Amino acid sequence: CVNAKYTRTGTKEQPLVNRTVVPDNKVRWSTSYDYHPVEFTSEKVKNSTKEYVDRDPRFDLSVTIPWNQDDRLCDRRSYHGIYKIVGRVPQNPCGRTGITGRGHLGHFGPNHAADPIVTRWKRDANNEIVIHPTTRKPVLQFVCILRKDTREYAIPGGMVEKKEKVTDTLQREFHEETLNFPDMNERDKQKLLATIKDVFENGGIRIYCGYVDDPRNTDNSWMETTAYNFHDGSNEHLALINVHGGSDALSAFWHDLGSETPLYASHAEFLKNVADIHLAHW
Ligand code: RP5
Ligand code: MG
Ligand code: MG
Repeated sequence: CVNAKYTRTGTKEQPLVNRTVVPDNKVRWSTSYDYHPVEFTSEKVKNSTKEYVDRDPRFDLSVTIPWNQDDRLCDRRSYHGIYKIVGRVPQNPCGRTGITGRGHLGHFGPNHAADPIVTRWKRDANNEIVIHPTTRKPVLQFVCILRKDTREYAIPGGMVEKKEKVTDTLQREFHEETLNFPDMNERDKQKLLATIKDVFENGGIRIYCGYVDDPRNTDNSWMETTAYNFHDGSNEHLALINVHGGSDALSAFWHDLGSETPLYASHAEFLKNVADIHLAHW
């Protein structure tokens, strides 16, 4: 687990809430600390009538939630093993965040996401792979988005929807956030979708699964993700696609992979793993 380090929560649309500041050496629950976190659950989450959004068992004692289980509607298991229930709700396994409640998240406990990392080699006009002048290693490019909410560069990931399989989330989110071509003719659209489906279902390396240091995390709700890398090393399929932002993404583009680019949440960590696997520049 990484340290739960975020100090603010919010999105462009919803007001920021100032978290209670937690010094780095007081993040672990095992460290004693005179701790008074703020309570925050957004109005949208509180007033939601969706079956998939939890009701709050702290305020309604009739609510029972099958913690640490897959209740079919929602997989409440954490990649970090069994989490503790304290005061009728889960406790963030990575420590104190300065906020109790759910913030902007729909579930208490883990909220699962999936992150597709689509890569190709950067090539010059002669189709030769570009070597980085400093590290002397080949440069990768990945499909990057600019998030609408925080205006940060990110992997085009998204939440696993109810009863959805992670493999389907990876395809759906990539499609929604990076392949927004309303004017594309039906034949080209079908061809593009078939390419994505074929590669996403038959290739891919699992890069990471676990906690994400997401700005929405609270003491009782947190993000966990599964990140997969789909690499087109020989410019045959994914490397040839054009991308265009949609849904949560203001824009989508191929971007050089390297430690120079700051990224949303823990996404830089995932991309560093990808660079290591392909012996590429970071
Ligand atoms: C991050 O939030 C995950 O790594 C994933 O990229 C993303 C999912 O949330 P939305 O993009 O749907 O807001 O923690
Ligand atoms: Mg999305
Ligand atoms: Mg998203």
